[in-house]
Amino acid sequence: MIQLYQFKLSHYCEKVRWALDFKKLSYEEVNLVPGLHFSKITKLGAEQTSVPVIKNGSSVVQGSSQILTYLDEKYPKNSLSPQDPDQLQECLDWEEFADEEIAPYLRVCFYYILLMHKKLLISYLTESTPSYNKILLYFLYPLLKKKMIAKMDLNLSSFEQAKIKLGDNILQVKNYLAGKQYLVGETFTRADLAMAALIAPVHRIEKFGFVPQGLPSELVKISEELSELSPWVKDLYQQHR
Ligand SMILES: N[C@@H](CCC(=O)N[C@@H](CS)C(=O)NCC(=O)O)C(=O)O
Repeated sequence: MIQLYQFKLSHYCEKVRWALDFKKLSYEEVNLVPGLHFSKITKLGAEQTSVPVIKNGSSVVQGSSQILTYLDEKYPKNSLSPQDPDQLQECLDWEEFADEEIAPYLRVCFYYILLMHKKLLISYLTESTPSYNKILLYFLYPLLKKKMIAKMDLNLSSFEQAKIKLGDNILQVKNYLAGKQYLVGETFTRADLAMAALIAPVHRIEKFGFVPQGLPSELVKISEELSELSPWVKDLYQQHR
């Protein structure tokens, strides 16, 4: 059976969960804790330390886009990738836009605020893992916080910039869609899936698999400010998730 190594709260991991579910493939979730995950991932032979990673027999695939491509090649039923090469390229471009121009800014906004709420953040990061991880993370928190700040370049100025960039980029997608149901062609593709999954944390959607409880009011406010694509994302989740 396919094993999905993931952080439950990660939207890149949700991209893969959704693809696996959409393709009706059975899989086992291996839930890891950020900061405590390195050895598990390197032992798999993956090149980097990031999740998602899937293991399928002797194949190990890392990176949400690479995993979607792998799944569509290996299991062509319920494909998320169009056959037409131009449409496929369009999908990959949108997916890259979501991966590079939406997700990282959203991550900066969320973690900049969440790092001010230690108990809450620890509960989010250890979601769906054994409870001793909470204690472990509590003691490792100063180190973890330092690493997260360095890795995501978290500071007031990057936070303010990320909010603006995120708002602009979400609006760009909304304007492109201009009432259309799908980003590429007339059917649901990996472009829509990637965009909706990566924006989904803003909308706290049940089917995402992790709905943060007790979100700080600053983040509720940011989520409300970024609701331009909310109906589209919710509609895709309702119809295709
Ligand atoms: N472009 C990558 C991004 C993955 C990514 O940034 N994953 C984060 C969690 S959301 C991660 O694993 N961070 C910890 C690390 O890199 O060791 C993908 O699409 O899979």
